[in-house]
Amino acid sequence: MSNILYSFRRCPYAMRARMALSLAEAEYEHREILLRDKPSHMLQLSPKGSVPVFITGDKVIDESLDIMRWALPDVKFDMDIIRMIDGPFKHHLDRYKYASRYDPNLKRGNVDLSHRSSAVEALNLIEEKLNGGPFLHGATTGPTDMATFPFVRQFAAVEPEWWSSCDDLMSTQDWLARCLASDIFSAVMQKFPIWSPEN
Ligand SMILES: N[C@@H](CCC(=O)N[C@@H](CS)C(=O)NCC(=O)O)C(=O)O
Repeated sequence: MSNILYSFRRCPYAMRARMALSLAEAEYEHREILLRDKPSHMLQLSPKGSVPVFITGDKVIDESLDIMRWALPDVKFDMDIIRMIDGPFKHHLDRYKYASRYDPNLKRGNVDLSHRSSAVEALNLIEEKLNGGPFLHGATTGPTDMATFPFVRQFAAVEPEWWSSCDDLMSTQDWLARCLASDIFSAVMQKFPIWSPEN
């Protein structure tokens, strides 16, 4: 059986998995899904119902970092940065971006600036690690960049004008722009039609 990836184009977890698979030049069948209409084959293999899901032989890998590790077994990720992104940063990103889901007193579309500040504090780790350098791994976009920038991309897109004038994160702004301009990111953002067993 050939490898299969269930994916959703705009999901940052799926983006990191797609970039690792692309870097590893892994071959697989891409199955684009809608989160509101998940294929039953995917749910049978991974009942928790999140993307990405990668199937290789009789193995089902349904955590994005595990897919990255499968694709890039010899790579040492900077887990301090990845844990910050997946933990506190994601927590504050969701509450900043989708404030009304967490506080019923807020209107849809409102942002929560206290969570924006906390997310900026978390991102200081990237600002420090970059230390003026172009990428977290050195001269080119590497696995730790790929595991993290899709989430910072979401954060930057909430209030782009504020983001580009945020003086506390100037190296991080430049880093994000470089990551977004990378060939590997363009390659994994290509559009696919929605997959179905018939199609
Ligand atoms: N810990 C998982 C998280 C994946 C995740 O939460 N993906 C979101 C999309 S970005 C999802 O599939 N959510 C389920 C849903 O919205 O129904 C991973 O790293 O793969």
